[in-house]
Amino acid sequence: MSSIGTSSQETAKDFIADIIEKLQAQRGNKFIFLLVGRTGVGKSSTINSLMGTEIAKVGDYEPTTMEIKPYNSDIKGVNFTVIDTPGLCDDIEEAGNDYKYLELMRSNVSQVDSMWFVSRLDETRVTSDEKRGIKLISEAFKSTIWQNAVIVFTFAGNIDASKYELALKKRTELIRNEIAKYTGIGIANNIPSVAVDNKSETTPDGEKWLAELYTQVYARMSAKGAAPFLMATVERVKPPKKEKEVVKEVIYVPTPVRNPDPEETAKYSRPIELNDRQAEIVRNKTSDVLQFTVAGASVGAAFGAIAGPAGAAIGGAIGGVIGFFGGLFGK
Ligand SMILES: Nc1nc2c(ncn2[C@@H]2O[C@H](COP(=O)(O)OP(=O)(O)OP(=O)(O)O)[C@@H](O)[C@H]2O)c(=O)[nH]1
Ligand SMILES: [Mg+2]
Repeated sequence: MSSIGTSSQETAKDFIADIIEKLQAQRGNKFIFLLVGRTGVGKSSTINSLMGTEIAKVGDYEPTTMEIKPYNSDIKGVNFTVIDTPGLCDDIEEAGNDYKYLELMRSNVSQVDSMWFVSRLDETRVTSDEKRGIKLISEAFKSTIWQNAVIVFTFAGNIDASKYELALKKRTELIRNEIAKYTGIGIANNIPSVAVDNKSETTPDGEKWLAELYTQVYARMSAKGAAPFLMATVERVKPPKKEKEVVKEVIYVPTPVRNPDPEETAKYSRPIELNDRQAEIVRNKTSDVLQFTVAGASVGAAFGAIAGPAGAAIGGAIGGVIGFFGGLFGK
């Protein structure tokens, strides 16, 4: 690292001090996920996969009433809530009572930082229940809620590799068109879709889907939720490894989480390995959220070199973020 001039090192130190301050200011903020989709499509499994621990029980829950079900959790001392919406997309007796559900949603859900519309990739059409769910969400919140949305297609492994790309494209189009009825095509066509399979590490195209899910969810997350989300998850996120570079591992002191079942948690705690494209998206979002720019290659290199050790020294959720920046912004 001898080629780094003192001035860029000083600049990098200033950057880090500034970022630490911004992270500290956001430390107490929480983020909220709103999960929408029919029963059994894999909402719980997917949020558990993303957060790396058992947040919501996976099972054969049969909704008999429409309700709003928040799960409060914390990871690394960062609080977050996952709001499940049983019945919202299900054909149940009470379904006629949309008004009541709207009221329930409006009075109980004050903030949504990331919304997921979850549907199975191996289904061919948008069901009437799903259409109703999309309508209700759009009416309960301003249509801007869709700007923080991601369409998640589960059960991707049930699709033949040869039909996968087309299935993903068609299903995305169908759901976007349904959403466009309430948002206009501009907002709807910007909603990304991600295919996942909670029973496999890869989708039929051979890609590891967890990093893509992470990238899209983070990129779409509200400005308020993004920093705490990063702090809670960064421990598992790995920037692409540069050739001939040894990426320093940062040691973390784990913070206890809400009594998740250890066996279940082990299943979910996988690393999130970003490729170059995903790392670029994560870099841009992070610079946006924390409002900084790493100008110039030498500052970038200095920032990268200093961030790793600085993060390790700080520890905890904030140190985790700073350490992660070493690999993300370095070089
Ligand atoms: N093959 C496969 N099975 C899945 C996938 N996602 C979930 N499952 C299974 O489908 C069942 C339902 O999954 P959940 O995650 O509980 O689905 P949910 O949408 O949260 O369901 P409710 O909370 O009951 O509405 C479980 O048996 C899961 O193991 C997937 O991507 N592929
Ligand atoms: Mg569930």
